[in-house]
Amino acid sequence: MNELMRNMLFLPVQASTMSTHIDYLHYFVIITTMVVSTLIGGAALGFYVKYRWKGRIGAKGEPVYTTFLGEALIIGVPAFFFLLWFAIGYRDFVRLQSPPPNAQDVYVMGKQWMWKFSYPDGGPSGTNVLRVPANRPIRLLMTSRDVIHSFFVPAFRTKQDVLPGRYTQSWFEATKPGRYPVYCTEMCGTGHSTMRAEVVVMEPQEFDKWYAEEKSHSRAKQRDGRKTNIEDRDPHATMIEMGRQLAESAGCFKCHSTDGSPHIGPTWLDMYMRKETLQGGQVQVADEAYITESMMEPKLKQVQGYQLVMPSYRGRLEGPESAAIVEYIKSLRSDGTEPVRDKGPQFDIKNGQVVEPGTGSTEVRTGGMQ
Ligand code: HEC
Ligand SMILES: [Cu+2]
Repeated sequence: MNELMRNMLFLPVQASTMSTHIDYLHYFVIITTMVVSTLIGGAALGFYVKYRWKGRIGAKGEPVYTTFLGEALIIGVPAFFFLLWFAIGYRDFVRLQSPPPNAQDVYVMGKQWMWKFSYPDGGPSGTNVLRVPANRPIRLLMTSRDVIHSFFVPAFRTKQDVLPGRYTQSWFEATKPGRYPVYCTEMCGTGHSTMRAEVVVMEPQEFDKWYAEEKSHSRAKQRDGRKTNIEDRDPHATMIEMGRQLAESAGCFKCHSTDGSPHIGPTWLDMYMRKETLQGGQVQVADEAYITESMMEPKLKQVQGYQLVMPSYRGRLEGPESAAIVEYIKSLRSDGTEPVRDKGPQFDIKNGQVVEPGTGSTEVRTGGMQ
């Protein structure tokens, strides 16, 4: 049934845990609307024949009255289906928006007209080919270097806009090893239609082998376009170490300390996932997006008790560079533990329930850097 419907609707293969959920809703909507339009078409045809039949032309019809029950059914049944679609769609939307806490991160940067992928903790980086293991959740942290792009993997049924100066996220768990095309689905200039990439899903063991090998001689491979500062760094450095060096050369330490001591700006020690009180009293959790925004648009959200002196680093730090600084800031924990990142609203896949939204807690998990 699934295969038949999929082929009839010309849908690509289902290669992620999300794709069947999305398709089932799609089938459900299509089948119900098709059945209803067939009934309406049939009724129209029936009336046409009935009232155009010989001798009936020009005859006057009786006024039509309906009962309360008839009225309630006509309104209630379609409303029931619309709300049911909404409920199913909402559940799937929450699922799509909630990366599982054990997801592995991959940074994605879109630029005219290519996709770059890099793995944190000193993993490899490359263009237009994203390698991931099957049956493990992957979270993509995505940003753009120029205009708005959109990262679409039809086989995974995931699509997410990629914006300059800010991070958006998306996640998937691929189920079948293979190669799947990636398209940019936001018109982004003359090369838009050629802005293609590929996700290569590998068997987990094969992926681990490849990853370890790449990591052992990992180097910045981004040799296209304008040279970014990151390419001048030690190619064997981890993302955290690169972040530290970049923060140093960008002059962040003139105003920020990393040991908890007060300075012109807030200290970076334990900053990740800290609840900051902003000017005006709102509380803001310092997640990846907020830290990046603070670098690009420091004036948007000002931390209470500090002067507005921080310059904007928009155009001075490229996507992978701000990402490296974020990874560095994340690593600065006073108790040497690894922070559990903000989980956002969590979807419990087994019980099909939405668990309480993450409070951006500073709950920590023991153990070294991953
Ligand atoms: C001239 C001093 C100065 C420099 C240089 C500077 N900052 Fe800041 N920064 C501040 C001040 C002051 C604040 C607090 C006021 C605000 O939110 O704008 C701040 C806030 C921040 C915040 C939000 C902090 C929080 O606790 O919410 C982040 C993140 C940040 N800076 C990162 C950086 C990075 C990364 C660099 C280097 C690329 C940098 N800053 C360079 C002065 C500076
Ligand atoms: Cu694009």
